[in-house]
Amino acid sequence: MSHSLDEKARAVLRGNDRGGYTVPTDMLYPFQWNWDSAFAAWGFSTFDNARAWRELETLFAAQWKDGMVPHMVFHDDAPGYFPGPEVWDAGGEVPTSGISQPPVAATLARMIWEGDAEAGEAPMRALYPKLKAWHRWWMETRCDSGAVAVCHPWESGRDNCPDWDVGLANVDGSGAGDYARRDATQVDGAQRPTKQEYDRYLELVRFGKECGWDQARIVADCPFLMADPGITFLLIRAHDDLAAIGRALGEDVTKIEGWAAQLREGVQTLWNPALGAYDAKDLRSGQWAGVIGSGALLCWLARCETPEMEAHLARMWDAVTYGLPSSDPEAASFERKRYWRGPVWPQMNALIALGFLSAGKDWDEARLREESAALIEASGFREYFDPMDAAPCGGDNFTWTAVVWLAWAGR
Ligand code: 2M8
Repeated sequence: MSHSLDEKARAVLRGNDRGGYTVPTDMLYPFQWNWDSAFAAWGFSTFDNARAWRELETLFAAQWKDGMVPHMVFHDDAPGYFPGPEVWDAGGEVPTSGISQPPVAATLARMIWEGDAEAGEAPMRALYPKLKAWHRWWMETRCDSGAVAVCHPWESGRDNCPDWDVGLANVDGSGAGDYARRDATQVDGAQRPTKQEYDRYLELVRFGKECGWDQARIVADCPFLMADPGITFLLIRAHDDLAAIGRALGEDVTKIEGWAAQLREGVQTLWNPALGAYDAKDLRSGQWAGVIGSGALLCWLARCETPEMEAHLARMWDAVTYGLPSSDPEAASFERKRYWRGPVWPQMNALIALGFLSAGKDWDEARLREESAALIEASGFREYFDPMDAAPCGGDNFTWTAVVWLAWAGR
């Protein structure tokens, strides 16, 4: 079983390889996405290190002058995808979107380099200043409140999770007009965000475009600005990993260590005492989201765990058959098949499990690995899964699910 799944997983990666970059899945997502691509690199590193480094090079070739690494890179025309490059209108030699996505590249690059110490030194050395510029961009443009803020739910990577409901309520999507979504025709609409959410996503794109994608203006005036525990924990961990990379390369990493320390303090602004947990916060209204999402479950990755989070983890895990759900299964907003409002996501499991390992929670890591493998064995390389019965959801032949099998769950 494992051997044939290994072969199939490699075939998924090869099938989604467009020559230098990898699409998340054919048709539904026809471009290069930021964190999907970093995962693709990790997956390639299990059988082709040169191709792994190439993936990261292609992604960072689209880096903006200010250091931002965009969330989508539009290499080829794919007229059916909406919203495509003409809607974003964010410029670039190769057109890109105008927001970023979870900064997992340093963490995954470090693991890739560990498995490719000698030949990997040159590509790692070339990537290091680009990673540092991106980390600086996060610190300088998104961290005024202490934690990391996102100015679009798409920037968080956890698009329609209940974390963003309070912030999206401030966004008027009534001017979105008519548009054709391709996602809801390729995948069961009940497993995707609603039209009301899409109208608001599009309004936020329109707003960014009107600002000429000037990030300072967007942060100052955009109707949606929320602090995200998920990206905050990922960036803390990414700083730690980048500092480790820098030290190994003989670089001065004082600045990066300072960013990590600053953010470890800043993330305390996301402790919601009423919820007894890390929570997302609407920076426009000061309101808490009031719900535990999988972003908060990344606290172990940054070594910011608390006894209360341990208790929530146990409770949320025991409420489902397959861990870990993307949102609290005991919250009213939970929907077991609707995208980021409940389903279990393989790449999130891999990140959460890395946190468990760092915290010495080996038993939890093993449990999450086994449950992730069971999902893939039952339902294949799907985008996400129903945490109650492992039913396959979203796109098929999905890059990060194949990666998770090759690099972690199927090991
Ligand atoms: C999903 O997001 C895109 C927009 O960025 C979409 O729905 O069209 C999210 O799951 C995101 O985290 C992911 O990177 C992307 C591609 O897999 O799909």
